[in-house]
Amino acid sequence: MKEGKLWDIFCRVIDNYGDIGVGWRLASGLAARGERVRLWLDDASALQWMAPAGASGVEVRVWSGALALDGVTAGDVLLEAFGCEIDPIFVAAFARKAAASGRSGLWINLEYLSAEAFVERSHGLRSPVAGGPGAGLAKYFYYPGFTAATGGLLREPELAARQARFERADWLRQMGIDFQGERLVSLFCYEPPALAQLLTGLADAPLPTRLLVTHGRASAAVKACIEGANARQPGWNQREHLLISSLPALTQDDFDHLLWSCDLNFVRGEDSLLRALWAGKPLVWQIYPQTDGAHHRKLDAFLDWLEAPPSLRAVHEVWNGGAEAVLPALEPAPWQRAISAARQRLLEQDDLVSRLLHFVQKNH
Ligand code: TRH
Repeated sequence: MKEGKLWDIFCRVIDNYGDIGVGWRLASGLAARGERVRLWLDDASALQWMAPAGASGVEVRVWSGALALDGVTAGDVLLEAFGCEIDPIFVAAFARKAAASGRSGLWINLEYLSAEAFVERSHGLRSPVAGGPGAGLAKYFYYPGFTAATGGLLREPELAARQARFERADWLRQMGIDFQGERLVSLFCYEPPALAQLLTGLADAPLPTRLLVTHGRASAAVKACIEGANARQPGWNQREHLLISSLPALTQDDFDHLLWSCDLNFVRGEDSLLRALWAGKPLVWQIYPQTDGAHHRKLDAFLDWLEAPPSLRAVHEVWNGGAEAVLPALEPAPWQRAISAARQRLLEQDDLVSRLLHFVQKNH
């Protein structure tokens, strides 16, 4: 059997879990197709709960401060996730290897996900490196995206089979969740100003809802809102129509199980949005906020691509907006149609790892 290429993937954890989450999925996805991967991370701690079993074919290396090569020779493909600056010592090693082999060396910059129009224009562009230890090499820009003319989306080939085997009741029992047929809603968010409205709205709804709250920022935000509501309006959840289960940090597989179990998923950032699309249930996305406000254009582009019905757009506007706006009612039925259709469009396309392997074959 032909041996796969050796990849060096560099990733810096800026904040939250998206950088490492995407880096890990990419590394393990490549390894599952027979490639060999060194995943260089400045902080690998989240992998202890996200992917405790590791993956065969992926070697995790911690990269903090000045990198010591310790006899490591650069691999065949160098990939930097999200424009993280690769240690110059490694770039120099990669350049030496390329020079020795008489080839230009394949250096890829994996960009953040967006549905904006520029993605199709910019995907695959080659940019010569003018200075520094990589001078003379070229970097290719690889843009994930929602259409055939982009780099595609991360999706494992075995995902559909896993989903078909999944038993929601068993998983909820395993997680210690006392499910009595109520509506299930997952919550993975930052600190949306409309969170208090969501909680009181669910408490006032005619039927009970169990909110499955992910650990970390979402859980802290819910706690703060509940304390506020208790102080302002004691008895606001008297009928106990809002039931709350706080979750531990889940593995990436269990995070999928959470999304597959729920009737509605609140997700955030980048990777969990995709996982919610693959789950195929109605979703509400809190986009990662950027200081220059660029995230509003990115959110609109996604909602356009999704062909989101007006009620879903209205909820997104408030969920990603300021504190004053009133959160509209949740109407998952028309949202379900849009999500199912969008998911189907995506399933007809190749996934990101398949496209990336093709890209490497073409350009190496
Ligand atoms: O954590 P995030 O907000 O990450 C963000 C975005 O990626 C954003 O674009 C980036 O700029 C910023 O980080 C730095 O959301 P995201 O992208 O959904 O990543 C979460 C990852 O964590 C995803 O891989 C799922 C995983 N996860 C688990 O594995 N278990 C859990 O219990 C939870 C809550 C998440």
